[in-house]
Amino acid sequence: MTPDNILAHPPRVLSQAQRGGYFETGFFAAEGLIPAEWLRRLIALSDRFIEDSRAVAASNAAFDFGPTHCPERPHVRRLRALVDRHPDFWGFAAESVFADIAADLVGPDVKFHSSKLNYKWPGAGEVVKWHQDIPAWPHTNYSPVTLGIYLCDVPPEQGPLTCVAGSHQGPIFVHRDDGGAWSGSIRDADMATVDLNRAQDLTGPAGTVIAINCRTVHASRANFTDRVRPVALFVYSSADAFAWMPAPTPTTKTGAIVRGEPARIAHLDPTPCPVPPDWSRHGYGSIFTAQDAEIG
Ligand SMILES: O=C(O)CCC(=O)C(=O)O
Repeated sequence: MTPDNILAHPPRVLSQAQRGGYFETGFFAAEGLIPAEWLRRLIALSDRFIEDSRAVAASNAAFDFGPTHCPERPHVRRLRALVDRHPDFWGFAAESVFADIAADLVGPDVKFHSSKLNYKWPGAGEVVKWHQDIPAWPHTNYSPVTLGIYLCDVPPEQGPLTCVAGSHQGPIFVHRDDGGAWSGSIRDADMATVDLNRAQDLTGPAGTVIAINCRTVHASRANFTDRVRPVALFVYSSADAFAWMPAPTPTTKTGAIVRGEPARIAHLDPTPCPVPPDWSRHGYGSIFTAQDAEIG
């Protein structure tokens, strides 16, 4: 669906101004949309998985660990395929108001793609470099949105995501190094063409919902506090968007229709998109492993 088609449907949760702002800038952050009970549940689950990680020695299908992970000082960078980790994560993604927010941004027929819970631990080492999401999981159109919820207060010094306004209407960059290896980030020469004066931090209290269009250039800042920053991220698209390469981190729910009906006709946007590695052959890891070590 195109933004005009989407906006022609009445909103369920967001104001028309919030939806219009998303399509104009390529992102938004909004407080007060998620019931307190859901927020408490997600935070409790997140805390529980950190506790459980103490008994796990190495990264696996559920956990992506930093290099210093140990039972005394767990260092979970990412909980992978979140909706497969606990039924309540899928309940939140499919049955809560969160899926209605997705419908306001991708149209009434909503397809679920993927999910993860990213932690950013204190220290400058865990910045995520500038990137767009769509080159890792290209679709036939550019409706996919990454919808997130902060599970703690996120002031500017606690590793907020930061997005460049209007960049979703610009080029889709190649996320490979000069040798052609997947880097998960935009090359310096391409970033020199992006107006970073238009970058805005997505800050807010626990429960703040953030939405980032799949073409929006974004990054996340270092965490200068002594507290971890968890954000749960869920990707949705219009039902008429079809992934044309294997998903990097498929879940058992990938492709499920969470609102409305499956599409009978695919929407094909003519804007070209670079081709990622075939993740079904290479395995994906996470954006942290991709940005640390490049995959050919
Ligand atoms: O967790 C973060 O701070 C950034 C996450 C992000 O941009 C991504 O996973 O694509």
